[in-house]
Amino acid sequence: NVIINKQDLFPANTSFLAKEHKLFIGGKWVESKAGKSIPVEDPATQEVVTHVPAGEKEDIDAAVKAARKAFEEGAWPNLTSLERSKMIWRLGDLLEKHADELAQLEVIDTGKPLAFAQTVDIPFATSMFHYMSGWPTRLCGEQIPVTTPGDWHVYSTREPVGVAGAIIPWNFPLNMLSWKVAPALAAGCTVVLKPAEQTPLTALRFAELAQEAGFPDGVINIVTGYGETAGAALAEHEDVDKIAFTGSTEVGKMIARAATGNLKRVSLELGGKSPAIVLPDADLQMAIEGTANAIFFNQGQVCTAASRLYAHKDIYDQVVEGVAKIADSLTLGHGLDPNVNHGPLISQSHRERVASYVEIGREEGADVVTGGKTVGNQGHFMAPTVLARTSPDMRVVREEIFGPVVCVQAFDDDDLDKIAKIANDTEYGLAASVWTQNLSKAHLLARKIKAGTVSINVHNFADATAPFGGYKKSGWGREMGREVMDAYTETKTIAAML
Ligand code: TXE
Repeated sequence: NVIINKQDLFPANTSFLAKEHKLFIGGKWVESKAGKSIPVEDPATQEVVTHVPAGEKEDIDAAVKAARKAFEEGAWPNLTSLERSKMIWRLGDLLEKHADELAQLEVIDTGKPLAFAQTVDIPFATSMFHYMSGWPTRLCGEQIPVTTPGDWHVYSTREPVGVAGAIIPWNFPLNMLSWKVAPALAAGCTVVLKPAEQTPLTALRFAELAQEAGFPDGVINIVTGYGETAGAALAEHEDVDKIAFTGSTEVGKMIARAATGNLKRVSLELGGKSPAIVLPDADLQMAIEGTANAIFFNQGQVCTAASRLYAHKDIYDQVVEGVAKIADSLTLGHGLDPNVNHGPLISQSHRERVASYVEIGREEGADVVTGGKTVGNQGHFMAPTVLARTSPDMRVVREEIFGPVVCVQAFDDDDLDKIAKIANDTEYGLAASVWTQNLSKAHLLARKIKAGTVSINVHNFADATAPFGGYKKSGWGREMGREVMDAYTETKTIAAML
């Protein structure tokens, strides 16, 4: 197990980690009112790399106040749409400029392999700011041809919803930040963001870059802290107009309840138990590699992870064998080691949870083809695991495990309705994938699956331009694409009798 060598870090990151971290409120770096802190752990070594403030209700209050001031009377609303657009683009450029440093920070914070942070996390975050920077100059209402008799001039306008709160998880920290902050800014909102307590680093570095990009004071505020304190205070705050949350379904329900106080707008991106369906005519090599990647990428800590794998009975054995072989070939270790392609899980408690699910699976009668055990004494490593001969009622098939554990099941139907029924046999509906060379079948099946994203011959598709979100218990609303603008704007109708 490689202990990170501090000399190998970028000097900017060494000094960033050595800093006394503060909250970013109203354009200033301030200490948390209660003076408490959170240790930040490298999940691969369990070494505490730095501390960040544990912001609480009072700090959230101060941040919301700053965001409100910036929204109502600060420089932000007085900028032209083009000026806002350019500033958001500039922030995207700064993320791009510092991509390598940010990727390294993300590895230390989350444990993910560096190549993934470099090719997925940071470029995706950058693309969010660049893509969203186009919206300030394009958001417009319409002129409405009313049915009411008389001479009318009726039109709609789009206005920013106000102060937007964002609560994000630890699996893709900067990326999740970008999914919330970029559209909020594009719509003209001001933001208070609370990163996950496990992974606050890139959010704080991001705040420095936002300062460098020239954002007026109070437009972007970052309060690090725990969920039950800072997160809850943000969700229930009477002066927050919208809350965007990504995380567990359980906490998502709490957010929705907390939001009822002032009926703030809510968008929720929650859990999943996404199916990958391999039809008998699939390109098997491609399907095996693709579905293995779909569960093991980011150690399975992906809301869209293909944790239910269905293979037609004619190819089931080959799929199980192929995916297990890939699981065995993965190299576990510290994400900064270039040979590593499978990092640790985020925390000890999370690894315990994932490991306990494997035990539940065993007890339920699943066949542990490979993996199924924790690895090493240091770091939260868990072997990539394949559970075969699973069945629809098992808890491992129904509940989100959020780790590198795939449940493989065989099906023997060729009827697309019956296959869709298998795919839809879940409380969730975030994503799905269909693997076949018959594109017409693939599109027909895609229509029948109740999930926010259905991918064909690929899994885990997400892009700044394409709406993303869930059916059923996977959440409310859509992020990204044109649709996300609805989440951060109010539409006003203005009617004049002429
Ligand atoms: O999530 P939480 P956890 C799922 C996954 C995982 C499980 C638990 O199944 O195993 O959730 O992970 C903040 N009020 N996902 O415990 O608690 C918290 O501080 C307001 C799926 O880490 O939902 C963090 O910022 N906020 C998922 C954020 O919520 C609260 C990603 C997410 O943490 C709060 C992560 C409260 N009462 C986990 N309690 C996905 N959909 O991608 C916590 N938080």
